[in-house]
Amino acid sequence: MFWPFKRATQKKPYRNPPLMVESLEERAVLSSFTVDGRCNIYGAGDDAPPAPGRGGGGMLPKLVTLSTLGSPSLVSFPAVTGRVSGWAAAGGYNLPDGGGSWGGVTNVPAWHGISGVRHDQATMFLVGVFLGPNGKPATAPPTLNVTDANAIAASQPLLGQQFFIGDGSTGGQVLQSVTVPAGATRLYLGFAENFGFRFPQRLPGYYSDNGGFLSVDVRSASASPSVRVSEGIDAPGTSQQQIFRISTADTLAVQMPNLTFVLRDLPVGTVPAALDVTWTTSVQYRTGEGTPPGAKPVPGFSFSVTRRGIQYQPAWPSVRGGDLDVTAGFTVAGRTYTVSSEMSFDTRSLRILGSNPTKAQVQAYVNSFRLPANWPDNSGYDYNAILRKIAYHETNLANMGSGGYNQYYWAGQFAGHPTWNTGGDRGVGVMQITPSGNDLIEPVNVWDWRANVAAGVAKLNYGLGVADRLPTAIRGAGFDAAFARVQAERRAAGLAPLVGVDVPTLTPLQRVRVAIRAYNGAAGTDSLGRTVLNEYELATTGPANARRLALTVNKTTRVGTAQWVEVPIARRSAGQPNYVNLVLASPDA
Ligand SMILES: [Ca+2]
Ligand SMILES: [Ca+2]
Repeated sequence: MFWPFKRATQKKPYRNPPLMVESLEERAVLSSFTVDGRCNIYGAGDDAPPAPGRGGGGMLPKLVTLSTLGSPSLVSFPAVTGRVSGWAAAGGYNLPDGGGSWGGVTNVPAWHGISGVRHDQATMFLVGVFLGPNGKPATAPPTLNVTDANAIAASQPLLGQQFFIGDGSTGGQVLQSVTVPAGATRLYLGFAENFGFRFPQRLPGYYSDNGGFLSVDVRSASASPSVRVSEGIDAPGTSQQQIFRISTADTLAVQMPNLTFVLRDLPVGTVPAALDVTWTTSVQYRTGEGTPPGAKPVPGFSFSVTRRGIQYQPAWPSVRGGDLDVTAGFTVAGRTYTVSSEMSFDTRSLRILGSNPTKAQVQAYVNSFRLPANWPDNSGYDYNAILRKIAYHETNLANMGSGGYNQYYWAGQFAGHPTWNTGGDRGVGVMQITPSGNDLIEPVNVWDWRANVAAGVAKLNYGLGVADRLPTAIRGAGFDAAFARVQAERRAAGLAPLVGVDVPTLTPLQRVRVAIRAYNGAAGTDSLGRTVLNEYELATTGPANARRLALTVNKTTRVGTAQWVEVPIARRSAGQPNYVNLVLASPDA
């Protein structure tokens, strides 16, 4: 597999030069076993060999405890010799790769958590099954068709899935290797049989009449210690997993993936339970090939913990995604090892990305925010509904997939990456939160949708304050100049000067609209020359460089009253000109 997320040129240097001086031969650990022709692979993990298809269950399969081989990530079978028969009384002995006796076709079904196996050209070939400490899987994995397995150099069975071993080499005599699935602690060796071998409706059995035995050498095929990462040590099928997900619990808690790091392929002489291992865990979001448009680097964390034993579950200090690098340092027999996930092809691009909360989860969280004290009564709008509308509008700005509120891309090549705004304001997530100034965005707003929503709520609440302050804030230098021109005009016309100007408070609906506009940034220049363009400005008359306040004058009191007018959409050149109306027209559910 090629993972474009990290380019070789982007890799940082290792903290310490890795020590990889041991040769493959020095590292290999080998054990020899005798596998009787009656060894029943369906007895893996059981106390007695089963025969649901009758004919006798024979013997339990041969158990290989993987820790005796250094808990390898890869095993090989360098020497498999001998002959076996599926019916000793009739002869029909064959070599470990299987033979043509009894029709020469194998199709034995799954039984109690152990898969079946199919081979269209052989019977009585040596098979293996891996199991973890909890024994057989609840559900048998798919049956493999191993007809071509003798020509394949490497296989990757699942826990509980029968795989072809034969004589351990391809027809061309290349030693074959088998990837040990995540969570496997035991390997079983035996044969698959039912009555006639080739009828998949017939359950396993007919082992008791078998003959012969095989001599089987099993060894670790790994060249050096390695770090493996799994989500739950006994979870089948995760050994190929490269991406782990941030998720949301039913309680709405945002949680990092539950990972376990495991040291494998340990040097000869290691006592795992007594090994002190210093684990360094790093998560950093780096941009480049493989990240979506608009992506920005996001600082993560790197922390070290020393633990006894070869397994370690990191306690994440916070919710962060990006490249996951794991380094384990330990000493065996005076030799220091530094093993990094980046040293091995199949673990060098580990990543933590996100999975979106459901629509209902986001709405439940949005609805949990209490009405701020300054939310205007009688605006015709519900506070939480406005928040949901903003979330809906912000989350659908870009084509990031659909289905709800998007903290992350839902699907496609960027699935799980944060939804960065490609429009240049560097916003991200459900509420498209932007950094302040030229700073990098707060990492928590990138990876934790709840933090992102909370930041959006704070932003709307800030906008409500903008609305509250606007009638006062508007009285600046531009206001004074525009009023002075009114007085000058009155003097020229022979009218008495005004004694003052009233600026009306905004209506409840106007305050809501000002707050929504503030969410979008309110960029621009208003009628009085202020470098902010709220949803409303004061009405003026006259040329652009000599504006006068448009006032309604009470002739008795000689007080002028200013007038709020909505800024025409055509006057806006920054942000979304029609933002307020688009938000208000958005669904709130
Ligand atoms: Ca038999
Ligand atoms: Ca072979």
